[in-house]
Amino acid sequence: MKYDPQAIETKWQETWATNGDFHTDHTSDKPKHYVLEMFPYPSGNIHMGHVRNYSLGDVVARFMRMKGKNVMHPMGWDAFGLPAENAAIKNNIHPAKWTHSNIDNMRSQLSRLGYSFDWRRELATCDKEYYRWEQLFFLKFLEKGLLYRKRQAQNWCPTCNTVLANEQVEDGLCWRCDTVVEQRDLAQWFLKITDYAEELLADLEKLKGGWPDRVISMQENWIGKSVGAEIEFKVEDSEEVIPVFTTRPDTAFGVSFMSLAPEHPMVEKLIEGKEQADDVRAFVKRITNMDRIERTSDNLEKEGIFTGAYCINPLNGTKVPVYVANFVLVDYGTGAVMAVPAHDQRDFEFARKYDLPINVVIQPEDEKLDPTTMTEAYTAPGVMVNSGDFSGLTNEEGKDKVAVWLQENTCGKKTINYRLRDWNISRQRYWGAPIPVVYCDECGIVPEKEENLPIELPLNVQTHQDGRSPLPDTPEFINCTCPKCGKPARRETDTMDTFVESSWYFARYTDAQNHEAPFTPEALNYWAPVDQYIGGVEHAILHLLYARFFTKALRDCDYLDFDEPFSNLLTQGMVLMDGSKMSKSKGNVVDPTDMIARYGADTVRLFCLFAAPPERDFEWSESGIDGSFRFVNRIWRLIEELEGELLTAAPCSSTADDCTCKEAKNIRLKEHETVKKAGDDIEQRFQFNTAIAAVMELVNELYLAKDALKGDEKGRKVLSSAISTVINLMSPFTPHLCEEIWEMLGHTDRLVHAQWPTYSEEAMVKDVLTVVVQVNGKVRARLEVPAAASKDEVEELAKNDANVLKHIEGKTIRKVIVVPGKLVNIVAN
Ligand code: ANZ
Ligand code: ZN
Repeated sequence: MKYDPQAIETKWQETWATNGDFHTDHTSDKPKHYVLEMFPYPSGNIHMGHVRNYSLGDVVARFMRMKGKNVMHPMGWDAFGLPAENAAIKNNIHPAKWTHSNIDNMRSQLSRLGYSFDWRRELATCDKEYYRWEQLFFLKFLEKGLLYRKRQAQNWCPTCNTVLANEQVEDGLCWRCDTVVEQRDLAQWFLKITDYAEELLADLEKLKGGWPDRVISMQENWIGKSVGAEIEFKVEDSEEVIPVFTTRPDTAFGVSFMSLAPEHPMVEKLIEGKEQADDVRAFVKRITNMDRIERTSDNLEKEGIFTGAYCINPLNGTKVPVYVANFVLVDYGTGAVMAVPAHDQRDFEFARKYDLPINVVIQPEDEKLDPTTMTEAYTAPGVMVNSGDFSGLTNEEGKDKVAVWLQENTCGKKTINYRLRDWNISRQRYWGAPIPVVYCDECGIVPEKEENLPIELPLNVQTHQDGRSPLPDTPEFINCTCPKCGKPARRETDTMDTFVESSWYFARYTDAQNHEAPFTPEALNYWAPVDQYIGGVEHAILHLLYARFFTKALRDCDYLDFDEPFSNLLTQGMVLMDGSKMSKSKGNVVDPTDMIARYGADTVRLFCLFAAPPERDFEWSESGIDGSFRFVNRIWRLIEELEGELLTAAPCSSTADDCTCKEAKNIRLKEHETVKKAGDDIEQRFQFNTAIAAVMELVNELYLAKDALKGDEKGRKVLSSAISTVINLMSPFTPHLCEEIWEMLGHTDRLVHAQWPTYSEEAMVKDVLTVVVQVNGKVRARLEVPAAASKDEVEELAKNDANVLKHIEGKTIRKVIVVPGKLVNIVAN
């Protein structure tokens, strides 16, 4: 019978589904294991990156099930977001319709791959049954003071009439229409993630070992903790004070000017009535229209303008000019910088450009810095000089001493700053979860009542060609009554950032059909945290940080009782084509559906798993998928050829007594070694490719030994046991093929309920070992010696080998070293 993947695969997919083989709940007394892959955006079709992601997760899920765990493996859809709106505009189809038909299509594509999902837990974030809980969290966070509204400059496209995320601004232009992006002040809702900066940083400690180091350090950098001091500079001839944030209080005697962010509120006061005023205003306008990415780039040409004002350095009383500079950010530290050109590179470049003084206050041990000849700032450690009473201290000592002095003299204090910003969750978008607040002329901003949730996103709207949200001109949506005073009010028309949905979906899966609550604590606290999370490294910062924050915020609102959502993280590499990422725009896409039609799902899965270790990128190749197909067929043929000869045997069921010949002994040894290797590779290292390679070797051995073994009852037992092991070991990778063969072998219980085979040490004891014999450092023989032989016996055998004899003939043996099981080294002259 020819291997027919289409027939076999659909048969087993149906069988597993009808029997609910992957359904699990939280009342089991087995230990739980929660396996989760990052859920897909329903863009239309699944691509190879998805196949790789979900195949990796499915191996973990199936393996853990075989290891006796109660495994939850859910799937759902990250279904709100911009592409649906764009497609709606382009194809004149409603975003809801577009999204749901994509979901239907992708669900059937995923089903065709045979993943062991518990589909009863499926969710789509655009369903009101999902986002209503998010609206509830919004109200809880508001109550708890974790949410606030603030005006802030945003990237704004005047043509599309909408805010753009930083990622949607390309070289200062709108990604969609190439209009120059402006900065516009808008009132937005912010989640106070900065309240959790310290905990988010500290808890990374708990994730070490379970998360890739690279991701941990990316999160650390994103949170960006800086320890330093705030120093207050008095403005000359004024009552005003400008505090600066510095990580280098030890350099304070070297300040030669001050730089303010263009948006700094003091700028207007400083230039008032001064001749520079108009020029400064023009400069500020130009710089504030640049986007943040450009402003923070290292290549930014440093520019600034003198305000005409001066301030006083509290440490030495010197008077320094105040500049406005393009590289100073308003929302970091205090938005003002004490500039020390001798020891800070940006200040150095700025000072050279505008001919400002460079004062050396830190001297290195081995050279003497000369400000007139320096070509760059000196930023390494050294000894404080020209620093009053602090001179002579090392700069590390100085950092603390200066900070203490500031505190004692009430002109500064030690402080900590984080690079992390509060999370702006407002989007001027239609296809998102409505924000549950209303604006009332009497009462101001009023949260919706819980019993009014969900605030449904109206589906009966006309989307605008230019991408503007239709919500502000949908009267049925905006006109509402104030929950507080009952008078007419207006509904918030911004929707939530889609990252809000993906921040808690892992929790909803634990109780996805609950209509009374987002989840029950019993279900969530049983399943959570996720034991193994798998996804692309492109989410290393935002999604993972937001989900970590959300977990802590929900914990503090008494919704759950753990601190971190994902105990272990595996970041998978990309699937490449001709060395670059597969993408529609490059036209280098391999469609999984085509591949499944040609080779079957098992082969496609196998190739994605065998091509490389999970974390590494790999190239899609015809020869690669052909190779996987050949291996699948090789297993199939082995069974076919032995039809009628095989017994219905459990894996690792043959005994030492069954091994009456060399071949049998060898097969049994190899069988047990393979169980050990494959299990270790999967469990400890996610080395699925080497686990598969080990099974391939066993299959090769079986081909070589089968004729010798199939002749008698004991031999057949050995053969059947080993084949049964192959089928079990391969079942997480090629589940349909294995399930079919399992049935052909006469098993009545489905393979999805089988246990992972267990090896025995006894079977792995070798009775002959290969020993290399060297004479004066050169290999002269390889001997098969009984494993039980003593050192002396091995030495005798070595000395009597014909070739060795030839090389020691007529010489005196000076020394013999025996490394048991490996080597005999003879020194003779
Ligand atoms: C004086 C100084 C001397 C500095 C020196 C550095 C070296 P991190 O480590 O990133 O926290 N700074 C402070 N606020 C800023 C802002 N809003 N925009 C741009 N730069 C700002 O960097 C802290 C340092 O960055 C601060 O320490 C300040 O320059 C600058 F030899 O103060 B420093
Ligand atoms: Zn009101």
